[in-house]
Amino acid sequence: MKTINRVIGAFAIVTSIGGVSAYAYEAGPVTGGGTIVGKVVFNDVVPTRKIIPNKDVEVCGGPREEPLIEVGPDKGVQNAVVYLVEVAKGKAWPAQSKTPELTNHKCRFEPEVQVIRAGPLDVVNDDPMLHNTHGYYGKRTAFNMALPNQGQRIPTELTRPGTVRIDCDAHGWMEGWIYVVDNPYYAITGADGKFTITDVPPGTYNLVAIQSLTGPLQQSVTVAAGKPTNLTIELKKQ
Ligand SMILES: [Cu+2]
Repeated sequence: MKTINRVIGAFAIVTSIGGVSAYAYEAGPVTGGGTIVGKVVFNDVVPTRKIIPNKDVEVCGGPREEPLIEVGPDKGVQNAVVYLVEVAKGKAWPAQSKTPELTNHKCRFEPEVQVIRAGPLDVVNDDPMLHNTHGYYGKRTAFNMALPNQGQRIPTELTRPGTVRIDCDAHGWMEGWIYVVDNPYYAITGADGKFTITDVPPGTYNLVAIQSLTGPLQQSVTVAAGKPTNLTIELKKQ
């Protein structure tokens, strides 16, 4: 992705970090906000990967084949993340009752895909053996921690907006994704592929839809005051 480096108004200073711009987002009242309503689809054949656990199989399970993208019968993509980039100001962040968590559970990351606000994250081990949870922005390590004990919880921070891939150095097949955002205009698609982003100040934005197989797809979207804007976003294999 291209490097963006400019100044917007008096408030938002942009720096390019891992392909996503970090704005100093300013929250406040939104007048005449519109809504982006959409569906993310994938029309191609769904590729799979073979998983053959080579240890801890009593917890991790046996060999299996898993889809690389979760596509429903009507082609809707579940767990795609949709967000607006370079938003200088708008609605308040949603209330957060506790720190976001990434849990190792039966050798899977739960949630497998999540969006968090830049800031703290707790990494948890629910399993009775070692996981080594390793997060990356691209090739650069974001955090790397051994969790040998069941019930262990280690706090960390993801302070930079961007895509963080999560691996486990003890179980090579484990994979998860955390999308760190710098504004509250984001959504994760449901099982039907649909999403809604509310209270968007009228204007034209860049909207990114991203999923681990397809990578990001960016498009322009114009939101009118008080109205829904309908989108269908088709993701394709890279
Ligand atoms: Cu593991």
